[in-house]
Amino acid sequence: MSDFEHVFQEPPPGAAADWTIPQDWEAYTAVEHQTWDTLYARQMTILPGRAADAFMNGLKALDLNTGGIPDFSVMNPKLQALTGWTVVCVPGLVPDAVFFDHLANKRFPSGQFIRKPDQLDYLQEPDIFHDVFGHVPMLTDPDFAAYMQAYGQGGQRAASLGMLAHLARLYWYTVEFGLMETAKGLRIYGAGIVSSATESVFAVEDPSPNRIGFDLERVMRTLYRIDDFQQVYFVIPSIEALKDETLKDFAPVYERLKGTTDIAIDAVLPTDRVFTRGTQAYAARGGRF
Ligand code: HBI
Ligand code: FE
Repeated sequence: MSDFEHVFQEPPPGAAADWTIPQDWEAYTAVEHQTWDTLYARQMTILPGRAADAFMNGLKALDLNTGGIPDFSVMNPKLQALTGWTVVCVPGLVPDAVFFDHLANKRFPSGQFIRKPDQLDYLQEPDIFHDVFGHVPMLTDPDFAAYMQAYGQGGQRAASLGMLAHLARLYWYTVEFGLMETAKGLRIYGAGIVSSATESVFAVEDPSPNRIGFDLERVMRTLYRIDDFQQVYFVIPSIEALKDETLKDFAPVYERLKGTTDIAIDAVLPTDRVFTRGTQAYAARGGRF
């Protein structure tokens, strides 16, 4: 999400120096709790058979369906016992450096607010449903948790080397929009997909997008879109493989990438391992659902 301009580099009034704010769980309204329940129930009709086991198991372990928006003081001890992670509240998007520092310290920053009832299907800023339902279940997986922490640790370094745009693409095509190959077929693990009713179906079943085997440098060169369904999804063999691929020094990777050009969102290269060669029909007809 480095495409967003951060106007304020200082935390807003009421936020701590690390941009965190209290969840203030008691202040959520009945309508807001209902919005969580509606979104949760809808995803549960869609995700079995489409989402990865790691995601479904994490969801279950955290018990996020006890009625309304999860109370972090109840959820955090469960998450912390599994991988040492906690979730903290932030007002919305935070500066890159702040975001990376939280991840490096095993804190996942979540939006405090929930979308309005007339925005159930689409919003651009991450709310608590996207951040908690979408991201937090995968943080119960030790390999995925290690990958997220390494991403935070590598963020400042990438920024200082002028390679943040490349690193952000890795986040985008894994943490947000990743697919996984399993014995039962392709499964979703990306938070941007699992938190969207429409993209959960599109990402695994629609003939439009390309689905291509994960390759670190290929992914880091690939442009992405923030405002519509993806035109390409990258498929990892396993979470462990993703961790092994990324828990290494990216300095030589960045050196090689500096001599390369960006890859278009709809490109299929001769070197790609192609799971699906998409028709791109959805994007061709103008997209946006
Ligand atoms: N802030 N709250 C929040 N959530 C994000 O996902 C996020 C952010 N700030 C920066 C950011 N993501 C990205 O710039 C990095 O992943 C590159
Ligand atoms: Fe996200």
